[in-house]
Amino acid sequence: MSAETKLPAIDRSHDISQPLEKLHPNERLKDQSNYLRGTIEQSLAAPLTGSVTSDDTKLMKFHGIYQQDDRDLREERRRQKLEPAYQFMVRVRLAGGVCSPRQWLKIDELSELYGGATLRMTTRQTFQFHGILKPNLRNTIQGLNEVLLDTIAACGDDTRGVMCSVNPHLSALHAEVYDLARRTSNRVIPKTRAYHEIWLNGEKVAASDADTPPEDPIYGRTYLPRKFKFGFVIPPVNDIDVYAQDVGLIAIAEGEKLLGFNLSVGGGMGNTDNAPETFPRLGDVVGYFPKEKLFDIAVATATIQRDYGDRVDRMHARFKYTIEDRGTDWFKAELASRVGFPLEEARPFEFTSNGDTYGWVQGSDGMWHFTMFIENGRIRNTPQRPLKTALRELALVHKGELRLTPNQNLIVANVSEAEKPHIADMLAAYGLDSSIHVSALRLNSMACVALPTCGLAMAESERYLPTLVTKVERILADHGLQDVPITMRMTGCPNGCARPYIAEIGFTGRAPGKYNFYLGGGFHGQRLNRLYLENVGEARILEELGKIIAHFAKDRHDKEHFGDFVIRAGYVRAVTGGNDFNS
Ligand code: SRM
Ligand code: SF4
Repeated sequence: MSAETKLPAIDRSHDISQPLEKLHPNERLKDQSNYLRGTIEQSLAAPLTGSVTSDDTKLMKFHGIYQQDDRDLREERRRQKLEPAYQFMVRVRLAGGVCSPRQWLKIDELSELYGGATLRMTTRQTFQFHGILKPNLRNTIQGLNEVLLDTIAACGDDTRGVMCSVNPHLSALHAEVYDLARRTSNRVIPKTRAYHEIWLNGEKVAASDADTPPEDPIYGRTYLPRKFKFGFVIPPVNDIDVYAQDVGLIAIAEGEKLLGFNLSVGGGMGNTDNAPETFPRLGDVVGYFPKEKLFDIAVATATIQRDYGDRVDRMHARFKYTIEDRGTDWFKAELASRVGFPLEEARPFEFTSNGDTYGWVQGSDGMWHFTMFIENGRIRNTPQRPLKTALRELALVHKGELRLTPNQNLIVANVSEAEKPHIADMLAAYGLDSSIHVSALRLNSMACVALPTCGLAMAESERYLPTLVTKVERILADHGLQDVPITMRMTGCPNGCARPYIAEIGFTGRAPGKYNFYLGGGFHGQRLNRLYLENVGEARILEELGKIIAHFAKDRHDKEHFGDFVIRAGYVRAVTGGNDFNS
């Protein structure tokens, strides 16, 4: 029997029912890739180029690997008639952002060996290596495997990057929700053995719970139409921005006892300038289910998108468009028919913030957790601050775990009362307890990577936002508002990797030095912002913010958030839904 005939029946009555030639070319590539193998082995062996073939770049995303080139060197290399400085970004699969000190040390070692001595903590709680050269890819992945980590489905048209709240106050609840997030990730990743064959010389992936049959039991041959993201959140902290997830799972608990989840569907940030048919969208909460049903719901939701997502137009292929076009009643009926029971009515919950709580907090089990601010998630040593070395030293003595937050920060988690003084001394010695000296604006700021590695960046983000924050801090201080938390996020293009469309102040790159300027997002991630000014540079941004912040200082209601104020004061209209974003 061939691999194909063993696959479970996939409902192909929708877009996928069309001949492959009528679908987006990526569909044929996936179909004919022999379960994501393509010609990756041959591309890796090709000695005369630092790159892989264009088809293999697409397939390697499913293995968590992106081909890039150093854009700072692009012009110079073109002048010298050299091929671009090809290099690879490798993204680790780290559900819920939790890693052991041993894993941290290995990641640190691999970044020193192959990744330009820098690491990036992402907005979805994992690590990215940048600058890895083709001959070092296997070493990197094998190194990760030594500490039971992999990069499967960290990118690609699959279910990837499962997020989970880090709420350290609620220890038992966090442990249970995190465990479910981790197991969901293992359950929904593609089960092809291509990863083991190509990167691990056929070894079994240590971190995977499941056996790995040759064909994929959930996705068939063509996987999903587009990326698909799960996030678990523990109210009252909406740190993962649950409404920006394709599938959001909102923990419903009695005290620390997890009962089940409210399900949110159809969130996403990606947007394309001047294409009003694309828009960011917040997820809809469609109902509640008990925790025992989690895996059934997760798999059924993924298969609904597998069968109904648009496989012709990739700009319209995210789950948010499936939900927007077909409606939540349709989704609920389809889900019930697949899992065999209807969702219950959503249970009450409340969010009060989407940021991190810095400094020491004690969990309900008596263990201590320290959250430190890491600007834009970048870990490297500089002459002023040996951050990377400091974190390595910390990992060498720490016995608990390290948790990456959805705001690109780091928690030294599960420190016992006895160990706390020593860890606190180390944090102080390396200046890692410095979040107390950082402004509320900076603590609530976030930027995507952008230049020089991201091939889609149109403007700086990570390398520029800190400078802009310093200038806005001065304006806030002039009005006595330095302690008011305001979310400010920037991305180098409209794809929205730092979730800028739910920030109170958002910027997305249009061209070098030019940004679309958004206002009015909800402080808890509950409302999209709206375009305020298009394609403006720093001078205009500061002039406008100067005016609006002065008005805010004068007319602010007690504890009113900046995002709410700009709507009340008429600077922008509140966005009521995805389609309304562009109206
Ligand atoms: Fe993203 C593409 C970086 C979170 C929406 N994203 C990319 C690529 C891979 C560029 C590319 O396709 O060539 C970027 C690599 C840059 C680099 O040099 O490292 C990139 N995205 C990132 C990260 C590293 C940003 C960061 O600074 O932390 C985040 C990695 C997350 C992870 O660990 O998995 C990252 N990306 C996000 C988020 C935020 C989230 O998921 O919570 C979003 C918005 C939510 C969403 O998915 O709608 C996001 N990235 C995109 C999109 C737009 C997708 C769309 O629906 O249109 C793209 C472009 C694409 O897929 O075509 C993209
Ligand atoms: Fe690159 Fe754009 Fe994502 Fe920033 S938002 S990392 S520029 S794709």
